[in-house]
Amino acid sequence: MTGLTDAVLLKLYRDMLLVREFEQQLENDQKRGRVPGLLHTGVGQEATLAAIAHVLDPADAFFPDHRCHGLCLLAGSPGDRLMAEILGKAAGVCGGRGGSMHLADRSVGNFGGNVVEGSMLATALGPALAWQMRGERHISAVILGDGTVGRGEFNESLNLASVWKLPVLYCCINNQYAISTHVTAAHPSANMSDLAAGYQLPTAMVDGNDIVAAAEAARLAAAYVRAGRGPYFLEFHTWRWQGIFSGEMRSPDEVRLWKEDREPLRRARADLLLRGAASAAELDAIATEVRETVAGWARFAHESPLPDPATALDFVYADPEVLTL
Ligand SMILES: Cc1ncc(C[n+]2csc(CCOP(=O)(O)OP(=O)(O)O)c2C)c(N)n1
Ligand SMILES: [Mg+2]
Repeated sequence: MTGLTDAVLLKLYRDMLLVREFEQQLENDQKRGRVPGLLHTGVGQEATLAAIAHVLDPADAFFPDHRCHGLCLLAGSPGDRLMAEILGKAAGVCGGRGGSMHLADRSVGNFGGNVVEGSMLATALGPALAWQMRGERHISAVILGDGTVGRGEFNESLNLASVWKLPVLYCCINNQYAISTHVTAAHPSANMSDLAAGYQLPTAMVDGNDIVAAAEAARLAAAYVRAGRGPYFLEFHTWRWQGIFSGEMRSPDEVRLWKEDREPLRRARADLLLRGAASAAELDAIATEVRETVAGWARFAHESPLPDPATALDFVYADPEVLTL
């Protein structure tokens, strides 16, 4: 059973399509040398990202990881300026200074990603503590991969959040690989919730490729944290299409399983048709509209200028008057 209405499920479906289209546009741009630096995409993880975005609002804080362009987009950053940012353009949400790995946009609650895996696990405690002290009911959500669970900050963060009952929502995207290391080679359990549970906070695991299940699990977790009951560890089981390098060992059977049987967009579409929430033609029309929307963003990003070299030192140093105070 789910409390999600057809209208909400259709919105989530469009959200997932937006993420897929946005990311695949960027992958194409990268192949053509248009993306400065690294590009990690969330292709294959769209249901998980849509479910997380669905329960956050701009008054919350979230800390994206390196595979979260889609979450930043669904949180409300304008798609054209987000894409411009990833291409390093002046019109980007961070003036082209952040790029893919350091996307931030405080206007939508995005406190910024960081290339140092795990560092946001510590930073996320900051807003959570502030809100607790002020008696405000917001969520500090931090996104982490299975590989990041191996970092020391994982333990420090969960320990303190649990002891102080901080409003932190841990969103663990367990896609089974850290670079090319399988989760079973890196951790004593394939379920990161088993490791989190030692810190005495509630945990849940959900199929992160099933949008209905993922959105419902996210709703329950967010409600718990928002009610001031303390932190919550929510683990999404999913699989990323993008390897980190071309020599990665994934068997043809594994690839087929995740790209076909468990493919999140195909499952969401089949579910919507089964419910009678929309016709095939209506779903096709949503896909066309999404493609055109993202193409418009790409045009904007491609045509935008790079930052003026004369501004290279802007935002690097604090105002000297502040320093002399
Ligand atoms: C502290 C630190 N160590 C190593 C890296 C290099 N690195 C980038 S992504 C990655 C793997 C992360 O795996 P996971 O958390 O599972 O995320 P995924 O890429 O699978 O989404 C590593 C080790 C880093 N960015 N930061
Ligand atoms: Mg991983």
